[in-house]
Amino acid sequence: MVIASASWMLGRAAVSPTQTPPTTSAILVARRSRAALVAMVITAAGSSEPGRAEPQLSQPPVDSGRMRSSLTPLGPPVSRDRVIATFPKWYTPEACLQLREHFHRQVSAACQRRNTGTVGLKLSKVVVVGDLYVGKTSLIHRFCKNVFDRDYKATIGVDFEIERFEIAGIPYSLQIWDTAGQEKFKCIASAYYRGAQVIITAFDLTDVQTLEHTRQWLEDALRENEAGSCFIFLVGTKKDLLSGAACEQVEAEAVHLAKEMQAEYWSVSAKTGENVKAFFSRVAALAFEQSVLQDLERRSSARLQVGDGELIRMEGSPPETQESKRPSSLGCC
Ligand SMILES: Nc1nc2c(ncn2[C@@H]2O[C@H](COP(=O)(O)OP(=O)(O)OP(=O)(O)O)[C@@H](O)[C@H]2O)c(=O)[nH]1
Ligand SMILES: [Mg+2]
Repeated sequence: MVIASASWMLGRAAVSPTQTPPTTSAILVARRSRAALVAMVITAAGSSEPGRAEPQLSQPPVDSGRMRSSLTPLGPPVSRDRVIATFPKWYTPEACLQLREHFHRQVSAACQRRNTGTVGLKLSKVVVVGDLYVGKTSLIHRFCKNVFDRDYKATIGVDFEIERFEIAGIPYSLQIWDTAGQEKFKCIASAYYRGAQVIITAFDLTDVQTLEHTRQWLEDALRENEAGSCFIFLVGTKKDLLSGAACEQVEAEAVHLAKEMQAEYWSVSAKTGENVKAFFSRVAALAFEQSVLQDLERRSSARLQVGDGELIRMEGSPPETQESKRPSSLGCC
């Protein structure tokens, strides 16, 4: 268990912007060793059997907004500010991915019964893209390490952080990929877009050009992923530098674009921390809910497939009866 909790906090050593630029192969080697560590952590976490199916409750759980569980927590504990018990709210209802303020009914029930399959072992991939200098690294560092650096250190290629949560009593982790905004690193960074469950397109609220460029960043990231498979967020950074009418005007433009992109809009400040935790909690909750629903669907369709087989014969039934009970789609032979 100690291995699990310590290793979740993998740092940025592999591609620190302060080092000389690594070659692509160096990045791949570093990534592989990190992947091995992540695999170790998953194995270690697996020993506590997160996501195991618990006996079903006799009464269906009430779908209340707040999720509480009297069962023992699964996996190693997470810090208190990573515990999500109520569904986090949107920033603005004008551009949000869902208006519900509580967990999906089926998700609530599955969490209460600890019937969330492999979701507790999953690392959901979040990719942050956007122009250079918009504050992608600062946003991630504020959330993951609670620090802010005034000095600009360009990200070289990619970097990632793993953040553990406990959502509705179930452990859940986000793997947050920080990509370089500089053109010369784009081909390295874009190799990491694939398999994203969440795409965050960031722009600087004080630089309207960076907002315009988010369309292109999103298009590039979506090209590497299946259509309709990703949650998209549009995030305006450096909110501390803008206020009043100027802020409202940029936000209105951004909300308009977010609707076009089918994205959820947020304004944040890595410097002051404003909205940073709320934003990532929202990302985690939406990704978690989707993961649980997908897992439930996958398991129920697997059960259906098993049920479609012809291996079970009812003892004592005449062959004609068995024949007539076959689904017609199976044909005559
Ligand atoms: N005032 C203010 N400055 C910020 C904020 N976020 C980032 N910055 C500053 O903006 C500059 C760029 O921030 P980074 O986070 O390095 O930008 P980036 O998008 O990661 O840049 P690349 O890695 O080159 O793509 C740094 O000097 C930060 O200190 C913020 O919320 N408020
Ligand atoms: Mg950066």
